[in-house]
Amino acid sequence: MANQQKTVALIGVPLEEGSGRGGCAMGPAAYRIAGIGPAMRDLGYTVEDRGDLRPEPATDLADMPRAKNLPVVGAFTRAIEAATYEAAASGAVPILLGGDHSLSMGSVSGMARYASEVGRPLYVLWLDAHSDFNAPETSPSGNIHGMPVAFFCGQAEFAAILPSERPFVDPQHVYQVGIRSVDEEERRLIAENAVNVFDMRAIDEEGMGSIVKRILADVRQADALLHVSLDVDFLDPDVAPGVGTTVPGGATFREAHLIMELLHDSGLVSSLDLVELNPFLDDRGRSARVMVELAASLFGRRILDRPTRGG
Ligand code: B3U
Ligand code: MN
Ligand code: MN
Repeated sequence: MANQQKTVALIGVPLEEGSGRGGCAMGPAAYRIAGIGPAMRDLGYTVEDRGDLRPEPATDLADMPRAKNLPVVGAFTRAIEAATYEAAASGAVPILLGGDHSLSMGSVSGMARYASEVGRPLYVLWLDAHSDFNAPETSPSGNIHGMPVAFFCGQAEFAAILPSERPFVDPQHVYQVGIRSVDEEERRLIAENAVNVFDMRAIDEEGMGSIVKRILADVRQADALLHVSLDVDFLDPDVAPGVGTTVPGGATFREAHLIMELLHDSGLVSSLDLVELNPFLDDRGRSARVMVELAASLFGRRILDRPTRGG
């Protein structure tokens, strides 16, 4: 990638109402303090920091008991969808600085709109301990951060957050890696919808490198745009403790780093979410720094030059 010609747009999303607890709203500030902007500039990108989105709660969205804080999350979704679409349409690579994972309802929907305008499919790489495929009726918690994948695939159309004619993502174009916590009903839904799920067992048995190379080959074959959504809890809690829903047995730093390097080499990534960082639960900024480090690798920071490019 010729970094010099590329612009990254940083979009801060101080949203925590989808997670059922406080803290993720401090995420954008933590990423900036951990140096996300300078890291991208050092790699040769032009960095446009578009600040933090701060929408008023949407008055047309009524409270729903099984989708907590819907008026706030819905208002954010609209603002995020527009900001992500505009950044992509301006030729930049949007990086969403979250914020809890409900923000992906907006970022992925914005990228889906952009992809359909340029006539290409959108594929999604979902790096997470959780499948986030609940609907309000199936969610055990009512927290919307457990629902974004179902939402952007058109399977959880709760309330009129975005126009009903918006482009959806085909669930078969969603690749989930790192999964190790799925609810009972959710398990049925991801199977029915044929989401591609690589759980930790698959990673242990097949290896991260071969799984990611296969996914990237599918994306290339489809001439698709690729949106990457990185949840802090994809990582093992020993690596990144600053997240509300730690699940043991997660990806190691090396596994995560390898994915990022393979993604960079592929040249296929069009947009990125960094989500679920809770600085209030972090250990002296460790998780924020790890996330910035991984983002830098995805955008081309490398240890040694490689004679041949993988993918
Ligand atoms: N699946 C559970 C838990 C959960 C999902 N995403 C996170 N937690 N971060 C739920 O509430 O939907
Ligand atoms: Mn998640
Ligand atoms: Mn998660």
